[in-house]
Amino acid sequence: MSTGSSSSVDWNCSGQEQDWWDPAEAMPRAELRRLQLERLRGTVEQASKVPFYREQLRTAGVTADHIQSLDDIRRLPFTTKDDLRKGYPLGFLAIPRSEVARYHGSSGTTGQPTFVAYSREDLNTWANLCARFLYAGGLRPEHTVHVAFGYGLFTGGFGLHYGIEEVGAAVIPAAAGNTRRQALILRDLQPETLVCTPSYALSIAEVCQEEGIDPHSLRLRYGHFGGEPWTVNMRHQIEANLGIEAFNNYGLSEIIGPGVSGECSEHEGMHVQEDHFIVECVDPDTLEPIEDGSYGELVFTTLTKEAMPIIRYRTRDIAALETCPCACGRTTVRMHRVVGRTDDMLIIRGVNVYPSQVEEALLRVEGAAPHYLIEIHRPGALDEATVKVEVLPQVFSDRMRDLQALRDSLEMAIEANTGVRMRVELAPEHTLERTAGKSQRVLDHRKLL
Ligand code: DLL
Repeated sequence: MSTGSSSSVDWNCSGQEQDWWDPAEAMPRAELRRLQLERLRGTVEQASKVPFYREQLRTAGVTADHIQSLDDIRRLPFTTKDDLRKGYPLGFLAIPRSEVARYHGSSGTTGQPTFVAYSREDLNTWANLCARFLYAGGLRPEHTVHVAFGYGLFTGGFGLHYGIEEVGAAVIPAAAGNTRRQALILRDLQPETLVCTPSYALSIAEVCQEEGIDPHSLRLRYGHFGGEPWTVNMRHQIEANLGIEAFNNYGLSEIIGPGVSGECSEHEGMHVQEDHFIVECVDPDTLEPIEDGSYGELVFTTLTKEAMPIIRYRTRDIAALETCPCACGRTTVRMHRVVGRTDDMLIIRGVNVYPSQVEEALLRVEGAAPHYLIEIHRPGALDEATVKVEVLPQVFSDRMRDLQALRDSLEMAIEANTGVRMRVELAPEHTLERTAGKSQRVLDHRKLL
């Protein structure tokens, strides 16, 4: 196991077998908070090398010396995606370019991409963070892991790759795409673990079946999925279709990439790696803190990043935080699964709806497959939403009455979960587009006009 953390640890705090990769994951809270405070001062100092932060801190009248308690984080300015865009391409770099060891980029699905940079030490930290959540989700040195994330500017492929190597397991860098080849690799190289987006895991399961490979006959036992929102029902589908235990992991390139948080085998939320990040949950309108267990926008501050320290980054991701102790013995705050993004939120006939609420409703009804697309039009004065959803082949018979009943159940389930009546269109299997990366669940024609 890594001894990467410099802090001493109360090994008896959980009274259980230690199953963490790094002792820092189970540090007593008081000690963790002391470490965070010390590191937060370091971040303020490092960030002062960036003109944007120098100016912001000067305006706020705050220096590292003013940070006397963790609550003083509220004296620091927020950073938004727009701020990062204004600094495009490398205005947020806090080290000389000669010391940059790697560049990545945000996926840019909602606008112009942004670049992020890592020092050699940042890369070591990142590998350690990914190793932690992989280990928490069953990865051991003797295992083989199939990585079906894109390798490139996207942080998914390389981030997970080096985390797997840090654990000492073998990596198959399959990368995203060519799904038939993914199925053959799973059959012939027999990895125990699959790593990709949750939607791609479902596509891989589907293609395995088409290729005559029963996913349950594979050696696969674990899946680590992230990069996009997914519901509990989607998890159950993936687990059933691939015969594995599925773990959620979360991250964003601006903060480091995957490795910001991940689930342990309790599946009671994702442990935020608090010795490297401070997480806050705020009301996206007032920016005031939100109490534990209630949903708000997550805000992250990096504590150890050298190349691009980030202060109070507004992620736009909506989730809730949980501070009660986890049965696994880790002492870190957990975040619930992300229910959506503030910029993903649809307003349909005045009602706020997240795509994940539609997904949750669909997958509660027997017969619906986890492939769907929400389309919104405004033909006249009123919005009209249609949900196209694929139906399992055994249900898609020509018995019109059954199909009508299924459609009615789906429409009722969606209305009950969102408060909005949406028209459901049933589609035969494989008619909606599959992606190897992050899936697109919404086509808002109102925005396209
Ligand atoms: O998606 C980093 C990543 C790669 C995380 C692989 C996990 C696995 P970006 O491309 O910058 O980075 O996109 C970040 O993706 O703000 C969330 O909206 C969303 N996201 C990432 N993980 C999850 C998750 C990577 N587990 C954005 N659940 C974030 C829900 C997620 N949303």
